[in-house]
Amino acid sequence: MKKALITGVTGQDGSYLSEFLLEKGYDVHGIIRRSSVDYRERIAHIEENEHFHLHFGDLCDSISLVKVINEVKPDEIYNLAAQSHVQVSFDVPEFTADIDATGVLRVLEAVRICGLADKCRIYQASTSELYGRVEEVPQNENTPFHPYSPYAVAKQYGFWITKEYREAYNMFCCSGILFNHESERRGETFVTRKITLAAARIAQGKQEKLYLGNLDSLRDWGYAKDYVECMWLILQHDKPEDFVIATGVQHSVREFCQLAFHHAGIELKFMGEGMEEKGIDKATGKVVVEVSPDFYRPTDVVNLWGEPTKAKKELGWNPTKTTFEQLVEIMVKHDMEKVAAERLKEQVDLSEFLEKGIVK
Ligand code: NAP
Ligand code: F7E
Repeated sequence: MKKALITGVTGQDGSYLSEFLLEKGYDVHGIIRRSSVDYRERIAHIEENEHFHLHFGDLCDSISLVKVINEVKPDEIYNLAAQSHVQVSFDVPEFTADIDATGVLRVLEAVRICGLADKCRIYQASTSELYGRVEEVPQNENTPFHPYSPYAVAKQYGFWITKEYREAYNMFCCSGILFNHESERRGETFVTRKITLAAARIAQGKQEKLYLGNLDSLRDWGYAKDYVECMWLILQHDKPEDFVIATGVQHSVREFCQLAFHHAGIELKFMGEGMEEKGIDKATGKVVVEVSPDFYRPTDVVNLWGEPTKAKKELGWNPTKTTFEQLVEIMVKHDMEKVAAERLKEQVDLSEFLEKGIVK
């Protein structure tokens, strides 16, 4: 039985990758951080699986990494742990560099210290943010990098140190340069999930308005569940190489918003420009989307569009298994049900208080 170690196992990708590897018959080990609140929601359903194991550790802490890697002796490591929010990286640039840059070095060195350099294959979660202030559209493996946020600069170190260890020590370590991938498990402050949750809440009377930043920003959005397969395929390839993983299709934040509201039963029309632009519910005339300067970034990446030809040819991966339209529908359907369940629970809770005479 092959053993995989996943850092960032509690995240969106870590949870899907764990499910994928368990289905493939792996013994899956994940590194988790101690927290005062429950943050294991995404992996709660697999925690009872006898082939799923959790270990405390932190990408800031070399000793913990050496300890876990030495104990598990994994065949494959998927380094997904990161401070992954681009806007937050402007607020905590040093922490972001510690995890997203030096953290990668710590994992690679821990593998060497444990004497596993010849045996253990390592996947590094690189990102389309490396293309940043893009020098070419669409972007492929040969497009020059131009990182444009503290997050991207840190991830660029992670990319290059992974390549360096491959060349210096002949290690099987590779980067997947993944474009944005989303899902019903996406963190609630990334733009897609923020939109699908707001559309569901507005449609069900639980929220008045959605405030967004740059509506013109363009992204190549895929489905996270499809993308974790590629991480695995990269490590099964006969030679260690880096791959762009994307759908090859691009949409704006505005288009995402319009489609999400449509699936929530609200047809939007956008009027005005820049900070004055508004999304109006055609049926009621109410403004439900507004632009706020709070969600603008000091430097923003506005034109990401990936070209996944190499992954298609060499890994046999299908980039459009789930289309953009299906992705938006999946996310909205999930959030409509989530909000409906919350409303139902509120009603049940309220009726209990009414019955007990606590509220009248
Ligand atoms: P995510 O949902 O934000 O998950 C990040 C994970 O990293 C969480 O499990 C988090 O643990 C863990 N983590 C953060 N700091 C850590 C530390 N100091 N030590 C150990 N673990 C730590 O991110 P994601 O969307 O799944 O993305 C996975 C990886 O792919 C990240 O490296 C991200 O930068 C990269 N990436 C993502 C995308 C995308 O579109 N999703 C695209 C390209 C690349 P807690 O639960 O304890 O916070
Ligand atoms: O922003 C614009 C924002 O935060 C997308 C991470 O997984 O993918 C992700 O990074 C775009 C940006 O993702 C809001 O300015 C407008 O242009 O959803 P996001 P991201 O920055 O692309 C890459 C590939 C990663 O590697 C990262 O880990 O949408 N935008 N209005 C907004 N963004 C947010 N968050 N919130 C808004 O209100």
